[in-house]
Amino acid sequence: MICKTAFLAVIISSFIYAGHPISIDGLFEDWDNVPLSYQDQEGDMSLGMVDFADFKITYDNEFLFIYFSIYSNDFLLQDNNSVNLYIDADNDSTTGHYYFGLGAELHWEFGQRSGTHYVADGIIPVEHRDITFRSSPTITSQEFEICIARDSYALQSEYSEELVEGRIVIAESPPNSDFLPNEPGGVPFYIGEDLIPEPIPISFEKRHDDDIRLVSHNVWSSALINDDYQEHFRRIYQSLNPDIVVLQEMYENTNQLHSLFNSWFPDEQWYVSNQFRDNIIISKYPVLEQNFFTSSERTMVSLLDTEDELGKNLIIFNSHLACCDNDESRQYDADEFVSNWREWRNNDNGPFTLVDSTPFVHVGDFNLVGNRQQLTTLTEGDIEDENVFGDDYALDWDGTPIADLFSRHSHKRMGYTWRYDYSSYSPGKLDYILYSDSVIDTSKHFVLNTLTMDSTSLLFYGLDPMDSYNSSDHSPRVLDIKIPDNVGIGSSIIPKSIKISAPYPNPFNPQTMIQIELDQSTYLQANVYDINGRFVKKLIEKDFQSGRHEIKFKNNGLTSGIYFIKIQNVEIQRTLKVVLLK
Ligand SMILES: [Ca+2]
Ligand SMILES: [Ca+2]
Ligand SMILES: [Ca+2]
Ligand SMILES: [Ca+2]
Repeated sequence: MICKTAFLAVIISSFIYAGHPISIDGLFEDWDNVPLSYQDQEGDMSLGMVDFADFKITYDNEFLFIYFSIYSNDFLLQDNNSVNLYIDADNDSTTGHYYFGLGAELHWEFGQRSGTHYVADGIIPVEHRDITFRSSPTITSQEFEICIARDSYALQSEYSEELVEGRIVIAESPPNSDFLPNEPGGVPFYIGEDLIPEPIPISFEKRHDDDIRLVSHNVWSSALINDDYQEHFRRIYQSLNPDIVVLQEMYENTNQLHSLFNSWFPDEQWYVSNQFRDNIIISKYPVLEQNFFTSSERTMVSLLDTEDELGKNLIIFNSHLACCDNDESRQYDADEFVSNWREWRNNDNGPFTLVDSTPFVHVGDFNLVGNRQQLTTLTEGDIEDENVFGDDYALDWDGTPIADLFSRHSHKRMGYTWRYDYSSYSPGKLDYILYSDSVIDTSKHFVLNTLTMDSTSLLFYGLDPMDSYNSSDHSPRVLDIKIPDNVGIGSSIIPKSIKISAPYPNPFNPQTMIQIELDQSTYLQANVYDINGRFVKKLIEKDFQSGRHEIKFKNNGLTSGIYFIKIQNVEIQRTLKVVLLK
C-alpha cells in the first residue's frame, strides 16, 4: 500500500510540475498558475518566529523557482532571521548533508546570506553570486519568491550533474521551530523538458513619440563625471534617449553636467537643477522651481515646465534616503515627506506655489532594504509617528494612494535595481518610481541591465554588456509618462486596461473564441500550451489598435484535453483554461 501511494505521488507530481515563466519582482500573480507543492499548517512553529504556510516549486529554462508564504508577521528575508533552505539536488538522501530525511547538496541560510555545498569529500562555501541567487521583495513581507540557477555547481552531486529531480526542506533553526514539510523527506520536485518561452524583450523606443521619458539613476559616487566611467554613461543615456534624468549620489557641481549632456545630445537644449545634497535633475524642460523638501535634505523637489507637452507642469521629488539598516532614518524621512505634502496642500505652506492636480512623480534611490512600512508611508500616506508628524494623509489628488511602479529588466524576468556581486547582499529593489496615478498615465517602463541583454540588442543600441554594471551598482529605471488626450484640472486619466473575456464556447470543438477590448493600442502575444506546460501553437503576435478584437483557437488535429491560452504583453499576462472535447 505504501509503495502504491508513493508511486502515485510521483506520477501526479511529475504531471503537475511543468515549468512557468516566473518574474523575480515582488509581484506574485505569476505564481497563480503554479500548483501548491505543500501547504503547511498554521500555528505549528512553537518557539520559532516564522510560521510557514504555502510552498510552491517550479522552473524555467535557467532557474529553479521557490515560493513561500507565512502566517506570522512579515520579516526580512535577507537579514535578521534563521530560516534555512535545504535542497537535495539528486533526490538521494545518502549524498550530501543528511537533514530531516533528505541528503542536501545545498544548504542556504537566508539571514546569513550564505550557503554550503556538500560534496563527497567535504564542504564548499557558497555565495549568492555562485548560484545566481535572487529573491524578492527586498523589504519585509509575508511572501517571497526565490530563484537559483539550475546549472549551479551547488545543485550537483557526484552522481548527478544535471538538476532533474530533488527534494526541498525549509526550516527555521534552532529546532522547535517550523519545518516545511512536517514529515521527514522534503517536498519533491521534478524538472521536465518543457521549454518556457523567453520574455518578450522591451524595446527602448518610446511607444508614442510625445511620451515624456524620465530616467532615475544612482550614479555611484559621482561616477558620471569620472573619466574612467563616463563612456558607460554616454552609451547608456544615448541608448535610452531621456527627456529628464533624475540623479542620486551625484556630489559634484552642475556646470560639468550641463556641458556633458550638451555634448552627448548636441541637438537638444538641457536645463540642470541646482545640486541638493547629492540629488540633481537634468531636463529638456526648464526648471521653474526647486528646493529641498525634507529637513534631512535627502529629498529635493522641482517643478519642470512641461506645459506645452503635458498640458501642465510636472513636479519631481527626487530622494536618496539613508542606506542599509537605517530603518529609523528612512521612516523619519517618509513620515516628514507626507507631513510636508499635507501642509503644502492644505495650508499653502511649501517650497513654492502649488497648483491643484499638478502631476507628480517621486523617484530615486529609496534604499528600501528593511521594514515595508517606509514604502507604505510613501505610497499610502500612513504616518508612523503621528505624534510628531500629525495625521495620515492620502497622497494623490483624488484622495487615494499614489502608485508604485513595478518594472522588469528589458530583457529578463527580473525586477532588481541594485546589484553588486561582491556584496554579501544579493541583488535587490532599492530604486523606486512612485507617481500620482490619478493624473499620470504610464507608457513604457523598464530597468536597464546590460548584463541581461543579448548581443544583437546590445549592438543595436550601441551598448557594451558591462555598461550598467560597471558604471554603477544601481541600474537606471526608465518611465515614459504618457501624454493624456485631455488634461484638465480635476480630470483623471483612466488607467490603461485590457479586458479579456472568458473563452466561448468552452469546452469547445472545433473552435473557441476570446474577445479582447483595449483602451489603447498595444502589442499582444497569445500562445497555447498543453497541460504539461508544453508549447502547442502560436495564435497571434502583433500590434493591436484600441477597440474590440477576437482571438480564435481552432482545433487542428489536437487531441481532447485541457489547454491553456496565455495572452501577454510586457505588462500583463493572463492564462485561460480551455477544454477541447471531441
Ligand atoms: Ca513574481
Ligand atoms: Ca506552519
Ligand atoms: Ca543528495
Ligand atoms: Ca510545519
